[in-house]
Amino acid sequence: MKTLLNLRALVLALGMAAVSVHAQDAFKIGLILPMTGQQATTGKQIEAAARLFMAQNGDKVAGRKVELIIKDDGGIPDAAKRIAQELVVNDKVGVLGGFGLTPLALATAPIATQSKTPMVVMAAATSIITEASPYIVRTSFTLAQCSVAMGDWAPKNGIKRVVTLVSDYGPGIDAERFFKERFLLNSGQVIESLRVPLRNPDFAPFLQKVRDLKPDALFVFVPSGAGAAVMKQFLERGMDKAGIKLIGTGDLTDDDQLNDMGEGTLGVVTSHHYSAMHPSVVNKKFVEAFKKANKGMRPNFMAVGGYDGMRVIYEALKNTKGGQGGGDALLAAMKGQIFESPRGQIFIDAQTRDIVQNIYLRRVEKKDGELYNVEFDVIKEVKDPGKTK
Ligand code: VNL
Repeated sequence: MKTLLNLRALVLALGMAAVSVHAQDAFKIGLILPMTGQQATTGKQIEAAARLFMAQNGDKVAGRKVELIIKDDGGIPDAAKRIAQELVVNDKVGVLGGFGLTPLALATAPIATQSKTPMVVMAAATSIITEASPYIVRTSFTLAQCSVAMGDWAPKNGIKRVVTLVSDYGPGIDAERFFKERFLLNSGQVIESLRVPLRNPDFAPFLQKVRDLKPDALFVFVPSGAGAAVMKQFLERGMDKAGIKLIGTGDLTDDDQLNDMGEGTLGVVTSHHYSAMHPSVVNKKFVEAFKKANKGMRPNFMAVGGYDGMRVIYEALKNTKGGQGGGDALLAAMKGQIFESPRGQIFIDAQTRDIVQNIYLRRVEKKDGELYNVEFDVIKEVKDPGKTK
């Protein structure tokens, strides 16, 4: 009886040892994404892109197995923070990634700092995010990058009086500020700045006001997923016919929704870092593979942020022989990376840990029976103009 018990204990102990060795073996990447709620499309795009990257590049780097863990934050900052803590403490992830909205990234930043875990921001785009933790690296973009480009383009193209309309939180406030500053510098005039709530916005009363003000153009920032609603109400009110142009950052004419927005979008000019129509071999291959793996879904700028984020993590794993030296070594290996993304050449500025990239001016056109953001101009290697340090 006694030996039997001992034997069982031994088997149990061996089993547990095997489990813990196994658990140590895999390098875990924890992606925290809004998979439900208002920003679910962002989660869906980033998850699809991360899985595509792994399907193309394998699940082993420098001999170490890589495991992807995806968790739903529902778009709630407290949830993102709690999940990050669990991922770090219980799952022992080596890198955190994702972050579909600015408040989610800001809520999680202290966890990255305390645990010395690199945190790759693949979506959120307020300038201050990279300053919230020295462990944050960004592969998305900033609203400041895009809005300055529009503040230069608009006045050169007959747009002198503008009303701005933005979602009332971090990225919207950045978009409003950086567009306005540059537009004023170019002798433009912002006659009114309107802010709409992030949650369940009703654009109708705001658009009515814009109609009454009759500006040359309405400049819009709303987060990915909300553009179609703005577009629909803008067109329903006949604002285009009343001579009001629609301009904004590319979040408005999001590739994810553009085809469903209809031909009323033709001619809308936006500034952004990625279009599914970007004419490069790397992008054509990316779009094709993404569609093939996802029942024809077109990748948007969120997908590219996720895809490049995975590449930054994989490269860092390669350069640290599978993550040796822990979070600090990985972080160091992320800084200064430079490579060709589906959006064009990108660079992770070692000093700011933010992305330096081209910003394109694009116009909605019909190509092969589908609506696309067709690039017609480029501002090269744009650093985030919104850094305070
Ligand atoms: C943010 C910025 C989110 C741009 C977005 O879509 C976006 C953000 C969800 O920083 O919260 O298109």
